[in-house]
Amino acid sequence: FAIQGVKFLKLTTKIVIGLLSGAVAGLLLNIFAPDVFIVLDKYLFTPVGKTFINLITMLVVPIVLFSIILGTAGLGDPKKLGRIGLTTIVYFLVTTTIAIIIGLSLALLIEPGNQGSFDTANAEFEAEKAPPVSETLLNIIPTNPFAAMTEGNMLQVIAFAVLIGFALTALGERTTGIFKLVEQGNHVMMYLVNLVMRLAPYGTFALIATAVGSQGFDAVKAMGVYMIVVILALIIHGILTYGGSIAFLARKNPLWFFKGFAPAMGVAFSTSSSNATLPISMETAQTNLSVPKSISGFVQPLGATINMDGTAIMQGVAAIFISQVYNIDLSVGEMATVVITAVLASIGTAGVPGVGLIMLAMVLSSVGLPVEGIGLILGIDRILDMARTAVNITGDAACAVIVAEQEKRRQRKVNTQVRN
Ligand code: DAS
Repeated sequence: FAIQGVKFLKLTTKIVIGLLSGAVAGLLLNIFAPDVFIVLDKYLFTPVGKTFINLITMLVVPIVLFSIILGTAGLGDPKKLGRIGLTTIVYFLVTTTIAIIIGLSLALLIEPGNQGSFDTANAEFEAEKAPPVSETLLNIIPTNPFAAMTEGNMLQVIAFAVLIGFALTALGERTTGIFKLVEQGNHVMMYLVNLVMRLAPYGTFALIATAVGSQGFDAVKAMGVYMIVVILALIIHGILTYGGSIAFLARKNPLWFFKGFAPAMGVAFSTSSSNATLPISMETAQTNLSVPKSISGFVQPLGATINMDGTAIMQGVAAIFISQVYNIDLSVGEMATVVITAVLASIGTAGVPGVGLIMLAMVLSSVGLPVEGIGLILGIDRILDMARTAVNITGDAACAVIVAEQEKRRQRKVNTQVRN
């Protein structure tokens, strides 16, 4: 484990070095040599970044399919799956609700919308329509599972994989061949994840250099207070909610958790995509946080799709920010609507870059706030998307660790009872 630990430590250090040096390179080029930046971005940063994202995104559907089939079959009796599913869903809903309340409260306290002037006249935003939650929940069962896989419809892939897992458990001996095939398929996928992770430091360097280098710094200045409120809320949520639940529910040291999960957080930060980071977040949780494959393979893919606390925080802050800029007072009832809509909106959308803004349009229109106000925060959203995606996947990993510890404690209790 020590060697494994050292290897991961080196990788974490390399990823952090990639992030920091990418940010510095992007910043210096943006300020001192914008023309050089354009050339470097076109022929180096973007191709390297895109290749890295494509490589990890390529693994998502097969990894989710194999790991959930194995996870569900590995859990054995449906009662255990029911228990794990219930704990997972309750944890996701509670932490997302806490997240958005932290975002709303901080924005009400610091009032980012009342600091400085904002050009609302030219603010505009064309909201893509996100599917209503009822439709998403209704469509969870795929009519064609192969179409679901080609389209990358993660909720449908998850539903199909759970059913296959159940079938393998029910059929037992008669399907050991298929079980072995899926098990070996999962080994192949995890091997490829490890291979791709070696590129992570270079991929994160390129992605951050592009994001920071192409960021207009006047937009950052104008939206400075808004950004600080979102980032502050993300940090508070990470420390209080995740740190607290790891300490009190999993009875583990939160520092052990954040240090162990750091490689995945770095990749999520640079890719801004929970889905693309999924193979790495699962590998990191299984290797560094000793989460069993059966639990990691169930909780994290589900979380990457329906659990987005970081996004909920941005939505809470953005709703208050826009209400302040447009001088619209939100009643307590309307704020409660914001909370409920944001929690529900996160269920219906996948973890891909920029999906938070599509959900934000749903949240704003639910309380009659002007959707064009999103035009004000569009410019700096790429930077905030990185931070909130890192929080999104950390919540999923925290849940996986808590569920794993809960199952371990339960198993110990059963063993003791058997012995007595
Ligand atoms: N980028 C999204 C994700 O992958 C989050 C967001 O857009 O808010 O989780």
